[in-house]
Amino acid sequence: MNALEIRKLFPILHQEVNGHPLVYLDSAATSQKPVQVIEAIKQYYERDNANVHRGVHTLGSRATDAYEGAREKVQRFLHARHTEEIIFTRGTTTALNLVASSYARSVCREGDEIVITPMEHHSNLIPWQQAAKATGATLKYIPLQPDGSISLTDVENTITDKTKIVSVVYVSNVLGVVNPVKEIAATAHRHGAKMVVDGAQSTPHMKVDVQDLDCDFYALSGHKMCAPTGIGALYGKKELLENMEPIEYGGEMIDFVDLYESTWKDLPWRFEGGTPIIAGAVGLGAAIDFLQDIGLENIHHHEEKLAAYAMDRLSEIPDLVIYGPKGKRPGLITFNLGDVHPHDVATVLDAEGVAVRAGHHCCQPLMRWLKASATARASFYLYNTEQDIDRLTDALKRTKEYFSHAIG
Ligand code: 7TS
Repeated sequence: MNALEIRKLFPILHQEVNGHPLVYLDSAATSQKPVQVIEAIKQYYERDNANVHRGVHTLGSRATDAYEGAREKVQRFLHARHTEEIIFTRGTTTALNLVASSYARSVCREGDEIVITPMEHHSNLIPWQQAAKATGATLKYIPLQPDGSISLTDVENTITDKTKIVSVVYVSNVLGVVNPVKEIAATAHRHGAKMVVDGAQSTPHMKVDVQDLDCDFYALSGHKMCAPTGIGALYGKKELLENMEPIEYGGEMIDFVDLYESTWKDLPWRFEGGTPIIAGAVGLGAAIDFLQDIGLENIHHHEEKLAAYAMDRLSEIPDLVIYGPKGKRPGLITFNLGDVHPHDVATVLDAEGVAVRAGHHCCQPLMRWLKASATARASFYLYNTEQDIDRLTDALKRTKEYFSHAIG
């Protein structure tokens, strides 16, 4: 995989920011888009745009084919058994809320348990808090090891016969931990519970096979994997989705409507009320083609190498604290530079054209566990190179000098 060649396909990366060539290290927040995706959306609007599943006119059937074709791409990409197991959503947040609002509220009762971890993004935490409150279920946490990973012994000890749902992030957006979701799913199933996987940070960077993981639900966001914002997907096992109540009612999702009663369409459309995100789905389909052409294994390997190189280079900076396990990690590194506030770090880096994220990363309970009010994070993708890491390291060294009074 040649990142320098791939980079050429991302127009946004070829600009100066604050007088320096841009180094974009915030792909965990959102990835940049290649010309193939931008072109697919442009072509859709210039040639095919119409509403789907309605008209008999030619543009209507082209738009429907494009939208349903994108669903098939997502199905194959995740290796789901059936296309109707793929529901288009706005992203991971909407997908997880759908499961928590529909499935959890129908199966959980007082005394039942919902199990998550303290490293969850707010999107995989608050929906379960709310579902627990609404149903009387108890929210339980698999504790974290001192390095932020999860031990299978703790998984065994936390999940019980009272557990109805286990929901865990596959790759943490802060710690860079890859959780053993396949093993957790097996434990959940032994106790009759269902397994939900937050795939926001795994889907863009590694090969995912929902049948192999044997998860019951899997959520993803298109914008983190080269697709536009506003499109994502929920995978759900057919037998579960078939028995779930929609959470949005209106056009597109109904079969028969009478004054006092209505019936719903088949899967997956009953969960896609209203005009769907058609151009977004087209963009997601193009992004999947793009990523598959390069190969998810190649992307994963490239990012692991970059992360290892970054760990090496950043170790040259004595006051830099890196969070999460020390071993191999996917392409993200969360850190703090002495006592300098991460917002200040990010501001100085930005002045040098280096874009990183600073804040709580939508993981406030995890920040408390790390005993940090906030952190900075550099995250990599297929278009990043070792030169980008060098620019980050050099800029951090200068940041350290600039704030040397604060580091002491
Ligand atoms: N889950 C994880 C693990 C995430 O990293 C994110 C977004 C979400 C869920 C929510 O995804 P959305 O597309 O529905 O918003 N994470 C981040 C981040 O780390 N920085 O900005 C967004």
